Parts: sequence; structure tokens; C-alpha cells
Amino acid sequence: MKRHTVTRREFMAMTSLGAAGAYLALHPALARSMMGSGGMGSGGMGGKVTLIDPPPGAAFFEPPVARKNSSGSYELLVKEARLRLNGTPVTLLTYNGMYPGPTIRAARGETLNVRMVNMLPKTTATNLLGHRRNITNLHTHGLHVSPSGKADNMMRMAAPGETLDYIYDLSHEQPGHLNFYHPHVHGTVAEQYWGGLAGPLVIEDAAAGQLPGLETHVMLLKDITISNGLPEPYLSTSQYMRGKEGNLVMVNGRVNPVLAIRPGQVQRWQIVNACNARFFKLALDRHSLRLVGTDGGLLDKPYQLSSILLSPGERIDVLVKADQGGGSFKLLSLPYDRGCGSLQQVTLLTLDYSGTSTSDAVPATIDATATRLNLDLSSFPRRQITLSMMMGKGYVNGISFTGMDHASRITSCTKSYEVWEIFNQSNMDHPFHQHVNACQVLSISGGDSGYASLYSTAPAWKDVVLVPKMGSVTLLVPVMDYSGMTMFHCHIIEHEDIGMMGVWDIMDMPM
Ligand SMILES: [Cu+2]
Repeated sequence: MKRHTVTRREFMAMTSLGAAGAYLALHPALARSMMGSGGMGSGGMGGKVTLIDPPPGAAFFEPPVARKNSSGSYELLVKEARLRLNGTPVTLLTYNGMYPGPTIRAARGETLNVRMVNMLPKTTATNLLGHRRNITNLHTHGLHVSPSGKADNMMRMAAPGETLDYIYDLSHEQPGHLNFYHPHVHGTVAEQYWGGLAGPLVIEDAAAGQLPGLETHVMLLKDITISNGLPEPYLSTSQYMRGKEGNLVMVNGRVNPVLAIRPGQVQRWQIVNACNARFFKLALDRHSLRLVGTDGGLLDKPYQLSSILLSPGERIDVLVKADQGGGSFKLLSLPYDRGCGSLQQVTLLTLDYSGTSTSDAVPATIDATATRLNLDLSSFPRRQITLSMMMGKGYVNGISFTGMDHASRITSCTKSYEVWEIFNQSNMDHPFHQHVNACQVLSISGGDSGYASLYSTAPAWKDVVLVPKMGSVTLLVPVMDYSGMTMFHCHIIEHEDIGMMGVWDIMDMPM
């Protein structure tokens, strides 16, 4: 893969002189942010920006929809498979031999059945953190479903050779949002996820305004580094502290795929960040991204943005209108300083104008029922959650999770609202994820100003919220219907594995 390194000084000289060559491909927003007006955050800007700018690759590929078995269950076979990524053979952990896993589609009101069969090799081996390998389970990240029984219950696990049947009641789902599935066995999630276990899970939006008529693509973003035909192994606790970022950055398992768009067409892209630790600051060269949905569902209207930050675990639903004369345009991830790792600009996808022109309109309204909660917060319980890191471990309120009997805990009641204040006492950003119940963001202190203003004003539902380094967020969390024991944690998956996770006990409200 082609790499260049440009210092800030070189870059500014190039942009001011209008230099020719590959660097012309840099997005104008990069120039603005490097001049200090783009909310880059502090630190690192005197350093170098590495360009990961591979040539346009194969045609855009979309994960196929999973097949149901004769009893109506989607079947997910967890198994090793020898595949090629960007031409390099690699043995990955897969669902059904695919990378990423197949797309599961369901609709509000349905019962979703999934049969997961663990076909990984039997082993007694443990990983660097001392956890037994190849035990797995399934987390339906983002679904508003029960954390108990056979639904999104993290207490159930399958050893090699075992099968788990999952049953999800989707009667309280929000239509029109993108979720994803991945394993969630503490201590082993990072290596299983890094090794390939993730797939999209789409809730259909039959009645959602004018969106159903648009050409729609799911884009699962994932990175990996291949070493000796395998996902690069974890070699030190410092890799867990940093979180792994791969040198192959892919959309649906392909490097810089080429997606066709007709001149004048509007496409809908449903994008999930399924990387362990890589943040994306997405921008489409010379085009706006019109945000129409977030983690938990659709927005009231399109929000026109020049770039949007997408931390691990977050999802966005955007409309793209081909409103230029023609040509090829790069979907980029602009440099972003998460407090760790190098600054990179990555070319993710090439959008190629082709075919007969059309004149699609961008819908003015998306989901007219989407609103921000407007409640008197004074009587709601307030929770304070502090995230920190030290000596190879992650902490929530000073406790590093090692099991249900050694965890920071929150006890909530159903039919209530709570205000959660999350404080980040480290020099690294942490994307905070709570299971089961999506929230709305009341405020964000620190970090990317565009991210903060968007999510603290739009009627967005979130289950992952970026807590900026040495900053804080305040969330309004409805705890309405589902009781049971569930989790909240950092979605830099390595941080979860080293203990930045807590237990959330939701009790039924006494009658
Ligand atoms: Cu973290």
C-alpha cells in the first residue's frame, strides 16, 4: 500500500503554492484543520500526517444477506477461513466464511431468530491477558432488546462445538437504523473482533419518508494488519492500552473499492465503524455528507456536513448527492488526534460518476417524529462514571472489570430516565457504549467541536458517545422497558478487555 509522509510545514507550503501531484488529492478540510481552525484538538499537530492512499481497487462489494435455515433462524457459523484481503492470503475468524459477516435484516415488530454455532478449533490455550481462547457469543450492538434470557444476554457463551440459539423481540425497535453484531466474551473480544468477527444488522424502515426509494449501501469499515498469513497477534499490554489500528483499512473487506453513482443521483450510505480502535473523520471530496440517521435511528431532516467524526462502534446514515459535473472523488478519513497513534489521512473509497444522469432530490424531511427529549431533569437520578487507565488496565470509577463479582455497577429501575455524566481522566479519547438503551446527548465538553455541536442539538439517538480526552459528556438515558443485567464499556475493544467496563443492573419498577 502506498504511503507518504508530509510534515505540517511541507503540507502548508504545498497547499499555499498549489503544488501539483498526489498531494492535490488532499481534502480542503484538511488544509483548514491543519491551519488550526478545524477542531483537531491539541497535541500531535507538530507531527507528521501519514497518507494511506491506495489506488482505486475492485468494484464496491456489499455483504450478502444472511440465509435462514429451515426453522427460520439466521445461521451464523463461527469458523476460521482462508481468505484474501487486498491480495494477501490470511486466515481470519469469520461468520459463515465471510469478511465481514453477512448482513442480517429484520423489521420492527418481528421476532429475530439467530442460531450461532461455534466451529472454532477446540483449545486450552489462553491469550496474552490469560483468557481462554475460542469461546464466543453474540452481541447485537444497538438493538433495543432484552438483555436477559435468549436475547442480548452476555452471560451466555459457547465453547467450540457448542450452539447458542438467540431470540430477539423487535417490537420496541426504532425503524431505519444500522446496528451490527460481534462477540462479547470479556478478555477475548479484541482478538476475535480484530480477527474478523463482525457483521451488519439492519432494521428496515418501511415507512420512513422518501428514503426507501434511494439506492442504499451498507459500508462496514474495518482495519487489520496481516502478519505471516494471520491477523497480527497481540504481543504486549501496551497494544491493549493503545488499541490496534491496522495498515489495511477496508470498506466491506475491500481496499479503496470503486462505487458508481449516476450524475445527479442521491445515494444512501449506512456506515458502521467496526474497527477496534481506529477513528474516522469522514469527508467526501467536493461533496457534502447529509446526515439522516445515527446509532439509534433516523433524524428529523438531513444535516449537511463537510466532515463527520465516527469513533469505534458508532454508526451514521448519510445521503450523498452527485452534484458535481463528473469524475472520481475520494471518500477520505481526515487526520484526527485521538490522543494515541499517528495522524493519518486514509482514502477509503472512490466514488465514480458513470451512467445516465438523473435529478434526484434530497428529501427535506426524514422522520418527522424524531425530536429531542425536552424534560425537567432535576428529579432524575444522576450517575457519575469516570473512565481512566493505568499500568495496563482500564478502570470505571476506579474498578477494573474482571468479572461480574468484580465490577463497577449501576442499578437502575425501568420506566425512568437517568442523567449520566461520563468523565474521561485519560489523555486518550474513549467511545462510551451502553447496551440495550440508546440515549440522547445533553452536552459534550472538549474534543471535536463539530461532533459536540451536532450531537448536543440534533434529535439523535446514541449508544456510543465519544468522551474526549480529559473531557466529559452528559447523557439522558431512558430506561423504559427491559430489565436484566447488562453492560457499559469503552468501545476501543482492547480497553473493554483490560477492564474499562461496568455492569448495569436494570430492575423492574415495583408496581
Ligand atoms: Cu477506551
